[in-house]
Amino acid sequence: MADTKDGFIRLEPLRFSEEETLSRSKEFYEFMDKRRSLRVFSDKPVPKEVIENIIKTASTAPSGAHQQPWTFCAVSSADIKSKIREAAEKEEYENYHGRMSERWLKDLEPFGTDHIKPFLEIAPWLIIVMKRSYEIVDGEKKNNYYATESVGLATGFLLAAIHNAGLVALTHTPSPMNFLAKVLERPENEKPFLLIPVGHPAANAQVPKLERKTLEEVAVFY
Ligand code: IYR
Repeated sequence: MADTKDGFIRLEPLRFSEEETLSRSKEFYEFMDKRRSLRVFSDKPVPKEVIENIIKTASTAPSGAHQQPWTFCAVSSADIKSKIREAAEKEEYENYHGRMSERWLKDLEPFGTDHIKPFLEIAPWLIIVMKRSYEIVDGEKKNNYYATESVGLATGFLLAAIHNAGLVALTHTPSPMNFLAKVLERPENEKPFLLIPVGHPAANAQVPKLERKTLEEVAVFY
């Protein structure tokens, strides 16, 4: 057996059979295809340990130079949620009443959205994903590599973990989002990336009737 290189460990491969690989790939696709973004939440609590596991899963995502340039702020405090709702609705009011183009408003019609965001208080948890563009090391600014790509990947893992736990989420982007850094008292090197309410769906929740693009529309094989 070859010796391991300095600083390396052996990978323990999963070793699925070809049939298992095929069935697992299909089953995972069918499972992920059931994920839907949701705006109507139940106030049913979700234990903190579940949120911890979901965040730990997100933090397994690949990142530039393994810098893991993310912070997940998990909010269950009613007081902070209400501050976030108030500030988000103020920004969203401006968005829906002048800042968004006519075309944008038309494109959002099928989703039935407006500036009122009750889910920011009803969902038991809000996870605010922060992007750390740089770190301060010995008083010096050190840029993180591919911070946006890395945080996007971690957020994808987060959404998959939420779905796997049988919970629902919304990838919410109140804009501009800087009020979140202020409310959460985050350091200068962190910028809000996405706001993700997490919880159980409201009873009889409805989602827009959407079609996903076909494989032919999204993939090209060479
Ligand atoms: N941020 C607004 C508007 C909005 C924009 C897009 I693109 C969406 O897919 C949904 C909403 C809001 O959250 O209402």
